[in-house]
Amino acid sequence: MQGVVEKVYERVVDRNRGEAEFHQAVREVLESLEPVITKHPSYAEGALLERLVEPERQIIFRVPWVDDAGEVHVQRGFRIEFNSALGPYKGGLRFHPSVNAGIIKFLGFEQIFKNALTAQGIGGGKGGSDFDPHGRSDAEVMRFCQSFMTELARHIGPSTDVPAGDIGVGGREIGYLFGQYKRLRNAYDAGVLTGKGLTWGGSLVRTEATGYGTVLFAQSMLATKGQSLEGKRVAVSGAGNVAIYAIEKAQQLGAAPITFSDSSGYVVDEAGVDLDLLKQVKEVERGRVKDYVDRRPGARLVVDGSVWDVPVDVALPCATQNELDGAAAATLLRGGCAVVAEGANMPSTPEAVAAFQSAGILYAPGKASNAGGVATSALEMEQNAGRTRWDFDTAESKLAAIMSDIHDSCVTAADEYGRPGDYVLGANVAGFTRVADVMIAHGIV
Ligand code: NDP
Ligand code: 2IT
Repeated sequence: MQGVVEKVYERVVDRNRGEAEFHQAVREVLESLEPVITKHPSYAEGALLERLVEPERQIIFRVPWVDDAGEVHVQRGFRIEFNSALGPYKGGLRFHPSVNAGIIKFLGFEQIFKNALTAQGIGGGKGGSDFDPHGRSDAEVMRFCQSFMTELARHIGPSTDVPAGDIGVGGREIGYLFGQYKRLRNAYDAGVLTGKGLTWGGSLVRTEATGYGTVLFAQSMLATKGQSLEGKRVAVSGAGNVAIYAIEKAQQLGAAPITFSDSSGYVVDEAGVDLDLLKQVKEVERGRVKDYVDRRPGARLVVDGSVWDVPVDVALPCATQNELDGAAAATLLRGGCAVVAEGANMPSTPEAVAAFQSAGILYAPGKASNAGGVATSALEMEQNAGRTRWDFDTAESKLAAIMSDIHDSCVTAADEYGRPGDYVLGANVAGFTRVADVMIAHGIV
């Protein structure tokens, strides 16, 4: 990096000390913007880049709650309202013990460009807590969610900030959060949260959307080479919402997903993942991946190693940030992997991204390939605002059209800057220009 973008980056590092993931996410975007600023220096005027990397508002709050044994715990809650140029802040809530300000800031920053790519009029934000839902009873999760929402409620609203799920936050948590919001406000503001249940304002396809969209994006990338997913061996990491529905769509398109994982290890099932069993174990029983292997002859659990050791044609990282490093990328490439589409946010380290790009394989950054989740959240908001409900096929075809548009926007932007096939540059530039043009129109705010 050099010149104006380097100065902006150095200031971010200086002002956000120790927030490594945030630095990483900002660096990747700023590197892509260098040719844009050279071609259009006006994008660096009015401290636009300095404003872009500074959240509009950062909320950090105490979340006390009482466990089933009567012990009091104190968690930290976050909501980073990063950028509202394009619409109300929009982005998920993550409940995981690793959550801190730097992680929420990186996620909020990524969300700005992802949401811009969807072209649905949504700003960028993210939130969460260092609460760990694993092993907690429903009653404990409910009390935590109620305490969390008691503070969050004063900051959100259908035209202000619209949270949804992320790691550790699914339909159960959104239900408890919505119940408390409704009680505090004495208003049924369905559009204040997305990922709601289907009987109280949720949208069909929202559950499936992120995983489905990731696989549709991989399919679009392959189509540029005259290929498809048919018959391809696929490695998926994670065993949560995104991973499960990436596996489902990959199977529907004729591919063979053979792995999944959680923090206890990874599973290889050469016969192809038994999706009904995986859903039973993970969605119904909230179990561990070992519970799958115990009931599935031929599947094996590996606890010391990396899911990326398995030779495949396509890799779909769907667990968490920095889960795929330079060494894993080299192993994947040696095994013949030619397509990587990120379902998770920033799962590949910068070294892994560099390895994929120098090998010239098809590589999609999460802010493009996993945008189907937030896109379908915006479709949920649209249905809530119209007090209507679309059927599955209608919602899915809208999702498919949005993913196809995002793919084409990335391709067009990469071509425009003389970097055909560079989806990192394409996603960052296409997302940035949409936000930047509106920030300029709105003046210095
Ligand atoms: P879930 O909580 O449903 O599942 C997360 C999965 O990843 C679990 O299997 C979990 O294992 C594993 N995992 C999480 N953290 C770690 C870790 N530190 N080490 C090893 N494994 C880990 O979350 P989602 O599926 O919703 O989210 C997965 C990724 O997708 C995240 O990066 C998220 O930001 C991103 N994403 C999610 C969207 C959504 O709509 N839900 C939209 C766009 C992106 P374990 O249970 O053992 O922790
Ligand atoms: O990272 C993401 O895009 C999400 N967790 C989904 C956000 C949303 O508002 O649906």
